Amino acid sequence: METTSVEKQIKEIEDEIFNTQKNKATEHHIGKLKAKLAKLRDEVEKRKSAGGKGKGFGIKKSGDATVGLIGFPNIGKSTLLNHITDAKSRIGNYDFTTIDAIPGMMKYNGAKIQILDLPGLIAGASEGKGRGREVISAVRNVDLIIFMIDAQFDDNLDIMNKELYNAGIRLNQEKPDIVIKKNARGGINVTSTVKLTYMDESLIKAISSEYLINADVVVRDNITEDQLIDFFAGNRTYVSVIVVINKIDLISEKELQKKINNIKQRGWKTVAISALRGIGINKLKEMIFSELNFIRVYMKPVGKQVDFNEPLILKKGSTIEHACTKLHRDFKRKFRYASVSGPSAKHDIQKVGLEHVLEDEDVLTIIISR
Ligand SMILES: Nc1nc2c(ncn2[C@@H]2O[C@H](COP(=O)(O)OP(=O)(O)O)[C@@H](O)[C@H]2O)c(=O)[nH]1
Ligand SMILES: [Mg+2]
Repeated sequence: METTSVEKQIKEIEDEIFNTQKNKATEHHIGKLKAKLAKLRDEVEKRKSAGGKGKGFGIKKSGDATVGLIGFPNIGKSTLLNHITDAKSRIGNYDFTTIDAIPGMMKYNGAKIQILDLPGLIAGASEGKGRGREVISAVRNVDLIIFMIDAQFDDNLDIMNKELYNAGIRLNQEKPDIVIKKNARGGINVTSTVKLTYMDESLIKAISSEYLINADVVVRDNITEDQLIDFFAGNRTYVSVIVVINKIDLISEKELQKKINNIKQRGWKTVAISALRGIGINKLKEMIFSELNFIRVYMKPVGKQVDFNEPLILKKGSTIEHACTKLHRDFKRKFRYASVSGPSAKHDIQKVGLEHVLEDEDVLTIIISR
């Protein structure tokens, strides 16, 4: 009963937005309607994922990062996975609804990168078609997405983007920089630190009033209405995507260039490959590595040589504390100090504490108490 009423409300608001002409006089009203709509859609989303089907594939994360490989069936995902990782995924035609996600480990530049072959992202996935819900919850937990498309056909990026968007996943978008300070009284005050071109402060105030009563709202990005609503909704996942064009052995150079340009126009990164023939694979690996924002830290145990062969792989912005946590569970507790040489150090063998921020290709020694 309640189900139909929420869906009915959604439909009514959608109709109202559709039938209201957008101009200066109606934009506040429409902005508020959009916020209401987002709340109702989130309610439906929450109910669906509580149904038990949204648990993901139950694959344990391992390695330095996890990448989700998604795309329609028969595009070459398994072929690529078998090529770049240690996985053995079945290739060819089968019913995609019966197959599970398959993990494989790719080694590159000393990093171990887990790649999940996630089958079954089809149109309607966010509504639960195929194993769409599971794919979507797996996507929420990855560090990077690879969208694979078939060079021979239309790119389908809008369909995939829409399915993920409906599930609250935002591709290649930064989380908007907005600061809220709640107050006891005084209503809503909006200020901005940048020039706003998509919406003015009064519209931001109108939408904010759907979520806040008394607060200072400081906007530090040139945001759109949708981004503001996303911010308040709170449960959005922001993740980067690389578009991989596969089967380039089957099209001409000219056709390929057109495809590449289309994707670049969206501001998305892309790389062209043939998983079957092994073309473009190294470029793809390089792009994955660089999109994951890794840094390599070479460890120098006390009184021993620097280990340049197996660097410690960390995320950009990591501190000595992060390094300790990754190295050994006792290191943080027993930590005395560290010495760093290289890009992050003021001078060679600089003595630093847990809060020191490391950089790519630092050399690190950790001194612990015995
Ligand atoms: N010509 C060509 N065929 C490919 C390429 N990559 C994969 N295929 C073929 O496409 C079919 C589907 O591949 P598969 O990896 O099972 O696709 P998946 O369903 O996305 O996992 C298989 O027959 C592959 O041999 C490629 O780069 N070029
Ligand atoms: Mg497959």
